[in-house]
Amino acid sequence: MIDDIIVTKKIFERFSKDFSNYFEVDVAVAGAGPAGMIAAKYLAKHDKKVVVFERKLSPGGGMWGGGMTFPIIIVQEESKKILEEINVKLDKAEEGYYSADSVEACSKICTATIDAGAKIFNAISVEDVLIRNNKINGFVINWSAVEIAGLHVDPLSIRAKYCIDATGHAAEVCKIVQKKVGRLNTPSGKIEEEKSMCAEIGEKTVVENTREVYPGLFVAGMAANAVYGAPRMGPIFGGMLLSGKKAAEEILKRLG
Ligand code: 48H
Repeated sequence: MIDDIIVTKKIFERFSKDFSNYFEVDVAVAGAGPAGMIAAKYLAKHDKKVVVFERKLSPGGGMWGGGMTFPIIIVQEESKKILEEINVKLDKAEEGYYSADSVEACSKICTATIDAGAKIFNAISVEDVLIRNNKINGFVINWSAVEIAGLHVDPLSIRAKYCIDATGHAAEVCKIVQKKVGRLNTPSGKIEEEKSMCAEIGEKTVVENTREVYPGLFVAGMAANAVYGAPRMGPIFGGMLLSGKKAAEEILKRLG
C-alpha cells in the first residue's frame, strides 16, 4: 500500500532538511549555466560548502541548445581537459577545435557538480543581495513561480562568504548591485554592456573579466563579458568552463 500523505510528508521533511542545510554557506552561485556549475564543482571539490540557485527547472543555461539548436558545442584546446575530467566525449573537429554533444555535456556537468558535493536548487531566483559593511554577504531568493506570477511575496535570504553572479548575458546580480548598492569594479563603475560577436576576443576576455566585481561578489561566464564590456562569442563554450574554474580558484585563494 502506498499512502499519499506519507509521500507529501516525506517531500516536505526532506526539502526542509536540505534547504536548512544551506542557510549559511561558503559560496552561493546565482545561475546554473556552465560557468556557475563549473565554479560550484571546483569549489565543492575543495570541500567548500556551495549552493547554486537556478531560476529554471533545468540546470544547464544556454548550453543545451548548442548553436542555433543544433545540439553541438565547440571547445578549444585549453578547456577540453575540464570536459575530459567528467567523461564528456570529444571529437577532434580540426586542429585546436573539439566538438561535444550539448545534451551530454550539460547533463555530465550537472552530475559532476552534484557529485562533487555542491547543492543545486532549481526553480529559485536570486532577486537581491544581502549587504553588510559594504560587502555582499548573501543572496535574497524567491520561488521563480512567485516571480513569474508577479505575486507580491517577500523573499527569504541566505548568507555566503562569497557570491558569484553566473546569470549569463543578463548579469542580473550585477545589475541589482549597480542599481541599489554602489560602484562596480569596472572603468565606469557601471555595467559596460556586452559587445557584438568576436569569438577570438570574447573567449579570452571572459576569463580575464572573471573577477571580484564588488566586495564579496565575483562575476563569471557570459555575465563577466556583459559587465566589463566585452564581445559575445557564440556557441564555443571553453571560455565559460575556464571562467567558472577561475572564479573557483580566485575564491579558494580568499577562503584559504
Ligand atoms: C537564478 C538565474 C537568474 C537569477 C539567470 O546563460 P547561461 O548559460 O550562463 P553562462 O555564463 O554559464 O553561459 C553562457 C552561455 O550559455 C551563453 O549564453 C553563450 C556562450 N553565449 C554566447 C553568445 O554569443 O550568445 O546560464 C545562466 C543561468 C540560466 O540557467 C538562467 O536561468 C539562470 O542563470 N539565471 N538563476 N536567479 N536571477 N538569472
